[in-house]
Amino acid sequence: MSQQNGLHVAVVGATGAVGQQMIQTLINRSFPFKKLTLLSSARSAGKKIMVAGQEYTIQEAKPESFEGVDIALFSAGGSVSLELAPEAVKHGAIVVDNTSAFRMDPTIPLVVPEVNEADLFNHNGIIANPNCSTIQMVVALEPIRQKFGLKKVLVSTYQAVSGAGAAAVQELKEQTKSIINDEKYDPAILPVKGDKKHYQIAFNAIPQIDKFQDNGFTYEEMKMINETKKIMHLPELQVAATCVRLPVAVGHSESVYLEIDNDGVSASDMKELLKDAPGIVLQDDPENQLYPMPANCVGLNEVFVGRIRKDLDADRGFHMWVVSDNLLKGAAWNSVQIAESLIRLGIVSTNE
Ligand code: NAP
Ligand code: 3JM
Repeated sequence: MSQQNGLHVAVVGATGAVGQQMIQTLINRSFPFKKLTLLSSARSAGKKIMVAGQEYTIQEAKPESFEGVDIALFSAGGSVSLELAPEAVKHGAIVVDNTSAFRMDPTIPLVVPEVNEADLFNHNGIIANPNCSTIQMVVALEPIRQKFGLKKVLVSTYQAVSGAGAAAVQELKEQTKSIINDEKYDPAILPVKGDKKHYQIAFNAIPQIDKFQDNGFTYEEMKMINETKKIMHLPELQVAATCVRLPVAVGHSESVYLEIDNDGVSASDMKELLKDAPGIVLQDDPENQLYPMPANCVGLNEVFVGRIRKDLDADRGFHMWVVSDNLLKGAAWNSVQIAESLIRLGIVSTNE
């Protein structure tokens, strides 16, 4: 909560699906801030919101908004980050950026604290927060890489609409009501607001997240592929992804097939390893029908892993099911966790 010795924190995109969770996470974690600046576009400027019993006025994000800011958490889209993150750095802030704008820049660390926290020491002002689907997968893969080595990953995702912003959640809710009531509806947001066509998401599954690239993969799929290699420092890792949007409000699920370097590892070895791994909750008890589901993960920071099985043909192949709250570990919590790491590692000081 607000205090004398502490940091001036700015949240850019404070009215959005991710920004709202960032504010809540700062409060829940008792993050040591002495001042909180909440920024959005001109559309929401002047709007008042309550944070921990105190009223804050949303301001329009401008280059001069970052005067005196120590840490700026950005989640207002790539173009806003490209324009304003360098301005925040010029004003002396460290930026944790939630967009894809800087993630693959080799001079910018792309960090999931459970995996590559030490990369934070190499920052030049901007730290990139990976894509939501990448984050939950690498948390589950890293302990496996450390103990058994990792050669190949094939992932299919089952992603919640909140990953596409607050307006997409609204679209799912309204469309669901319309369909139930036999009323006309007009999809306008999903699969991608800026693409040519829009499709029904209620009672449907859409195999497109973000725009298609020339190689036939979508940008979301390429984010998962490229970011995984960078975060895990495994440029040679074989990775492929298929990303699918489902009519789920919050919580991404992933079916992951992986191949390790070691022979003779069993499913129980794998469960034993993941049971105590950082940031993971193992929910794997088929006899009692225990496995992770998005509805049970909402509001929780951990990555939930279950359905661990050894492949029936490949001795080094394993299958698992990985679920997490995409707005928390996938975005807001990972960003605040990075900010906490910056303090704990002495990269940022909370003293005057
Ligand atoms: P959202 O619900 O649509 O919210 C967008 C936010 O950005 C709102 O606060 C909006 O303010 C603000 N904004 C829009 N244009 C702006 C501008 N020109 N200047 C300043 N603020 C502006 O979207 P969201 O789901 O929160 O996602 C926001 C961004 O975070 C995404 O575009 C994406 O880049 C990133 N994201 C990352 C992850 C991840 O996996 N790490 C997950 C989801 C999203 P107004 O209220 O004024 O419109
Ligand atoms: C999640 O407007 C934009 O540039 C945002 C598109 C977007 C992204 C992105 O590419 O930054 C929407 C939802 C993400 C993300 O985390 O990669």
